[in-house]
This record gives sequence, structure tokens and C-alpha cells, in this order.
Amino acid sequence: MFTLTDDERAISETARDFAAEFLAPNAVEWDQAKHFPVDVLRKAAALGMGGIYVREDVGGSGLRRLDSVRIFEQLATGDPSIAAYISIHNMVAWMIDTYGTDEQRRQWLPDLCSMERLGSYCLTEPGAGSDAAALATKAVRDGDDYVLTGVKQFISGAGASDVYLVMARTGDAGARGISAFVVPKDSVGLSFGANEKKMGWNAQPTRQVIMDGVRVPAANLLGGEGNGFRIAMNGLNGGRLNIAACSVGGGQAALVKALDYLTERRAFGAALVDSQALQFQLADMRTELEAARTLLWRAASALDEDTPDKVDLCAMAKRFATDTGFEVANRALQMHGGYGYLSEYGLEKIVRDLRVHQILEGTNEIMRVVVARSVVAG
Ligand code: FAD
Ligand code: 2MC
Repeated sequence: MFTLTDDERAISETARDFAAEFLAPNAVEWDQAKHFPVDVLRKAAALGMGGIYVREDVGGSGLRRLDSVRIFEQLATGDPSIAAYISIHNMVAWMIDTYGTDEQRRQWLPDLCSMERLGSYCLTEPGAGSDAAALATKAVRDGDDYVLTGVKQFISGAGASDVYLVMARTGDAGARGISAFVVPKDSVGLSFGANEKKMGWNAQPTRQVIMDGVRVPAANLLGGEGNGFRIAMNGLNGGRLNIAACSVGGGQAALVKALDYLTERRAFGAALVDSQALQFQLADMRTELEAARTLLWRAASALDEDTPDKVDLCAMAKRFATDTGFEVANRALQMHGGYGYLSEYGLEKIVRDLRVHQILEGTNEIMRVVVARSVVAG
């Protein structure tokens, strides 16, 4: 697992080179302009990154989770915000590939894999975030259709995306009353809130998705009534790994910037990098990133192998890697002194982007809830 084959190395290097050429040079500007670079997303898709672990018959790349965490780490070295959106899009595509009928796969996946159409994942609501099974959006069967009414909160890509994977209640209270639907953007009754003003992740829009009697064909139900929560959670297991990978990539980019800066910057008659206090910090940053990466690869492998402890490992990796990535980036900012606080150095953007990884795709407290339950259950 830890020694890459030539093919695995080539996959990582493709993502690294893409990030260096198309993401890193533009990341600060996109953040400031709040620009969502759809043309660049499609370039990534042309390299196979729109459906990384979608089967090949519908345009996917047919890779493993172990490949995907390496890809997302590399993409995030260029721009964590864009890497993270591509990760969410891939989660949506995987859910349709895994739980969809052949007809649904053929209808939705070719355009999602090419990113001609973009996907959004819609679970959170104004009144139900961490307690996702308490969601209130309703889907009522009416003849050959379902009619959806409710509001989804904080939806990444909303307004720009074409395909909304919406978890809605078709049955009783609780997880088993939830179903998953594919809702196209042009549905009558579908509208979007304002683009939220955020601390980070500014290169992708975040909006409410508002459904007021949105009618979709029953053929857009994914995986049968009552299976939506399980589908949503299984999507999130991999999503959590990818977000964690984005934190490792962002942290790694910050570490490289810090080393470059300390090598250049002189104080008290020497280069700052000659200070052993600072060298020890660099050593800890590298060690902690390596530990996060190792846990991440272990969890990705568990997901690939469908092991019984995969949910816990994904939660552990998400909690640990997102905390580590943020701490490393924040320390790298400190090493830049006042310059780290200026946007042109790109450090404060990484810190702002990585902060939200500790909150979304399940807060790090919820990751502890998941792990603690399994610890206590033994
Ligand atoms: P709450 O659930 O209200 O939690 C508030 C605080 O209480 C948190 O610190 C939480 O950890 C803590 N807490 C809650 N329950 C417990 C407990 N049992 N034990 C200990 N602590 C607890 N959602 C989507 O569905 N799709 C998206 O694309 C998406 N994108 C997002 C993009 C951004 C920029 C942001 C900020 C959020 C996004 N989200 C998305 C929503 C995100 O998943 C939620 O914000 C997150 O799950 C937390 O829910 P909440 O904000 O309602 O917080
Ligand atoms: N993988 C597979 N199945 C899972 C699962 C997981 N990670 N988590 C729960 N389940 C199953 C569970 O096995 C159970 O199945 P069954 O009914 O067959 O017994 C069912 O789902 C209900 O689970 P629980 O009984 O554990 O439900 P509970 O309500 O107690 O807690 C909790 C679930 C807190 C773990 C879940 O609500 C959760 O993960 N909350 C966080 C929400 C979240 O991550 N939101 C992210 C939104 S997306 C986002 O932020 C983006 C940026 C895209």
C-alpha cells in the first residue's frame, strides 16, 4: 500500500501537474473574485477526475478510493476549495453509479463524468445539520411523480450545478423514512438562495436549495424508498476521506511555502531556517502530515475492501487529517510573520479554506460521536 506502482505514481503526478498548471496560479484571484472556474473543472474531467470511481461503461475512470485520496491531496496543493468541490461532485456521481439502475446510470453519469453537468449533494437543512436523520424536506408520491417541498442549507455548487442529489422524507420520522432523489436544475419550483458570504471556500458557491412543490418523475428515485439515509451516509464515507485528503494537500502546500520562506528570510544575522526551534516545527509538521496521510490511506483501503471497520476508519481519518491540515497551515502562516497575513502570499487563504473541513461532511465532533459509539460498543 505504501510503495506506489508506476501506474499509481502516474495518476498522482497527473493530478499534481494539473494543480500546478491550472489551479495554483489562479487560486488567490479566484478566492478574491469569488469565481467558480467551470472551464477548469471540465479540464480536470477530461483527465478522468469527474468520475474517479465511477465504472468505465458510463465514462468513469474505474479507480479505487486509494487512488482518489492521492488525487485529492495533489489537487488541493493547488487549491483546496476547487479540489473539495470536485470531491463533492465525485460523491454524487458515485452514489448514482452505485445505487442507480442501469437506466439512471446511463441517463446521468456520462455528463457528470465529463463535468458537462455538475452535481451537488443536498442533505443539510436549516433545522437539521449534524442530526441529519431529522431532516424535514418532504417528497410525496403523486401518480408517476414525487413532489418535493423543503429547504436545503449550505449546498456547495448550488446555482451552478445541474444535478441535485436530494435526501427527502417519504416515510416516518428517522433515518428509515428518508429517500434519495435526482433533481435536475430546470425543475419547476426549484430556486436558490443568495451566494453565502464565507470565511473560505470562496471559489465555489454555497447557497440554499429551495424546493416549492418540485415535481420529479418517480424514475428519479435512487435506490428505492427508505434507503436514502444509508445511501447518503455511504456517499459521505468516501466524501470524508476526500475532504481529509484536501486538508493534507493544503497542509503540504503550506509546509512547502514555509520552508521556502524561512530559507529566504534573514533575521539576527542568519537565515531563519537555521533556527533549530523553527526546524523542529518543520519536522513536526512533516511528521503530522505523514501520520494523517498514512491513516487516510489505511481508511481508503478499508473502504475499497469494504471491511467492517470502514465507517470508523473514515471518521477517524476525517477528524485527524482535517485537524492536522489546519494546524500545519496555521503554523506555516505564523512562520511567515506579518507576510503570512497578507493575501498575496497565499497562506491565509489555505488557512481559511481548511478551517471549514473541520465543520462540513460531518463536524469533527460528529466524527468523535461515530468513533466513540464503536469504541463503547467494543
Ligand atoms: P449543528 O449540527 O447545529 O452543530 C453545531 C455544533 O454542535 C457543532 O460544533 C457540532 O459539532 C456540535 N454538535 C452537534 N451535535 C453534537 C453532538 N451530538 N455531540 C457533540 N457535538 C455536537 N451540507 C450538505 O448537505 N451539502 C453541502 O454541499 C454542504 N456544503 C457545505 C459548505 C459549507 C461552506 C458549509 C459551512 C457547510 C456545508 N454543508 C453542506 C453543511 C455541513 O455539513 C453542516 O454545516 C455540518 O454538518 C454541521 O451542521 P450545522 O451547521 O447544522 O451544525
Ligand atoms: N455509513 C454507512 N451507514 C451509516 C453511516 C455511515 N457512515 N452512518 C450511519 N449509517 C446507517 C446506520 O448503520 C443505520 O443503518 P440501519 O438503519 O440499517 O441500522 C442508519 O444509517 C442510521 O444511523 P444511526 O442510527 O447511527 O443514526 P443517528 O441519527 O443516530 O446518527 C449520524 C447518525 C450522527 C452519524 C449522522 O446523522 C451523521 O453522520 N451526521 C452528520 C451529517 C453530515 O455528515 N453532514 C454532511 C453534509 S454534506 C457536506 O457537508 C458537504 C460539504 C457535501
